[in-house]
Amino acid sequence: QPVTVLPVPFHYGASRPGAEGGPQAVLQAGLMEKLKLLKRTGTLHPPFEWQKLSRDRRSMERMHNWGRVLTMSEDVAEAVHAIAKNGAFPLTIGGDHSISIGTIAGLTQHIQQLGVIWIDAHADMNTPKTTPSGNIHGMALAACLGLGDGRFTGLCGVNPKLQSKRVVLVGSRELDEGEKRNIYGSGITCFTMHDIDRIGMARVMERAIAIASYGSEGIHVSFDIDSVDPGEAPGTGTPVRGGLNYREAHLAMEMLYDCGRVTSADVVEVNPLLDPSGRTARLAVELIGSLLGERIL
Ligand code: DIR
Ligand code: MN
Ligand code: MN
Ligand code: MN
Repeated sequence: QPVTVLPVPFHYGASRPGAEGGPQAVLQAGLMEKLKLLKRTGTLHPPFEWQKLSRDRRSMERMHNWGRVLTMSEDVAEAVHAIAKNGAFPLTIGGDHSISIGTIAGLTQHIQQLGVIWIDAHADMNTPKTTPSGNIHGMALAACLGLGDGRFTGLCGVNPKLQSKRVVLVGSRELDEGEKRNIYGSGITCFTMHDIDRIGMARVMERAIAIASYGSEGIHVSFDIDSVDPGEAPGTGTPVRGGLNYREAHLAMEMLYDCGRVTSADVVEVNPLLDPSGRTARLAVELIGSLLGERIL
């Protein structure tokens, strides 16, 4: 299946700039060459024209830059829907994690029952009521489940876009108090770092894949690079210690490829301003390789 790479240079869902440089850093680290190596037809989607983003909308303390995030989400949704409709695998490169509101809105235009595996140090399950930061990247998964502001939950007319029984968090280790209530209330499955420590990444991923597969037409992988330990992935806006080690991250991606059900992916929150060495972007390319079938032997 051909892969279409969609770069989304956007940071207004996060607290600080830098993630808008993520797509260029990942491309510079050799993403298209990696696809070629794997004999995957890779197409680069033309970059977005963001003049529209300067559109002035009323600011809100509990949802910073909501107008910009909404405009971006609409554009990303349209592009991702078109890619999926063409039969290609949409690979969206962020950008902060708010871009996943757009990808999932676009995918669910095309795929009725979508399973989602959200690999992240955070749960992104805040709403404007529970958010301590006001940053929309911390509300992205909640919005896809129909929780939060109607302008986001109602994007593209399908609400909720996801059913909690097919949504799994992996790698969680920093959850806000209200967010914990939202996780329990929603009924999604959450495998924290504690679970990974106890039963191992292999068993966690087996279960995650089984849950996301249940009655679904495809699995979307939303991979926040801050799921990986900051020792391996320092270039990200909200690093949290105690993350996935290098092999755990690769194993997750390899198992996702092997299950044969992954139909799209986001790789987000690479912030090259915080990592002049470029190793975080190189890690992102390697992990995408594993997700698309690269093997040691
Ligand atoms: C925090 C941080 N829970 C928030 N979230 C992040 O702002 O809602 N998600 N960084 O990736
Ligand atoms: Mn995230
Ligand atoms: Mn369609
Ligand atoms: Mn995160």
